[in-house]
Amino acid sequence: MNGQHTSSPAVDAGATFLDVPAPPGARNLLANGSFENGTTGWSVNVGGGTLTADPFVYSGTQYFAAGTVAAGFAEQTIDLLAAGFSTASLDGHGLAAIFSGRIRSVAEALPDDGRLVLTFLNGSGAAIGSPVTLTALDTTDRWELVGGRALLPVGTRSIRYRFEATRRTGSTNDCYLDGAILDVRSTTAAPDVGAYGATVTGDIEVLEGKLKLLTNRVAYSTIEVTFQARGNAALHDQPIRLPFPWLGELGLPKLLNLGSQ
Ligand SMILES: [Ca+2]
Ligand SMILES: [Ca+2]
Repeated sequence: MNGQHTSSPAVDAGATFLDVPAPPGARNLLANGSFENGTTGWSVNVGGGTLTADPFVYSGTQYFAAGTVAAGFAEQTIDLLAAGFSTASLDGHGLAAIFSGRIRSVAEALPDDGRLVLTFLNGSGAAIGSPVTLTALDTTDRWELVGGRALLPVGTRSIRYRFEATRRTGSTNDCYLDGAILDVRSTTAAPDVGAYGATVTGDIEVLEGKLKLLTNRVAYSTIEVTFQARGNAALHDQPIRLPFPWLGELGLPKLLNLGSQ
């Protein structure tokens, strides 16, 4: 709604690339997307590898780090025919690539810069059209979920998923990638998991929302008090014992009238 897919809890309005929780039926065509096996399955820049420094790690115990190069990368090319898709379905306008990654930079004067680049390749391995590039915000206090969905152009036979990191400060390239995901699904895939991805800021926003709701409820609360008439108590059924015998001589009617005299 109004472009805020990721903040909407509505049915079918969820972001298809949301990774936590992953949409029902989601798969990852990438091998070793969390870099738990080092850079196995990936092509990386010279010197590219994994780091384990905690609390920086996003999932598991390792994430990709480009090393000391000015321009680092990690990429995989997925053969969609080998992955089980038919040429008819690939050319049928009914499939979309859903891709994401968790990207984080070290706090520096100018944080090093990251992006995801998705390229559709034809049967000869040549790019079809322009790649889809998603630029990270270079957050330094959390792993940003960078991702999107792109229609498969006719003729697509494979997809290249690529992470790029550009060094802007210091000697090391400190923009990292973890939790890389690529899936190819029907364009009609519309998960219901829109809100509350597993981010600290998301959790805080939910709590703040609940707090505001409760505050508003208190502000608009009213107390309703109802008075009901009750019948006179039947005194004549109960023997009345007055504390002093002489009071009895005055008589109850006289005593009850004392206050008005
Ligand atoms: Ca990992
Ligand atoms: Ca740096």
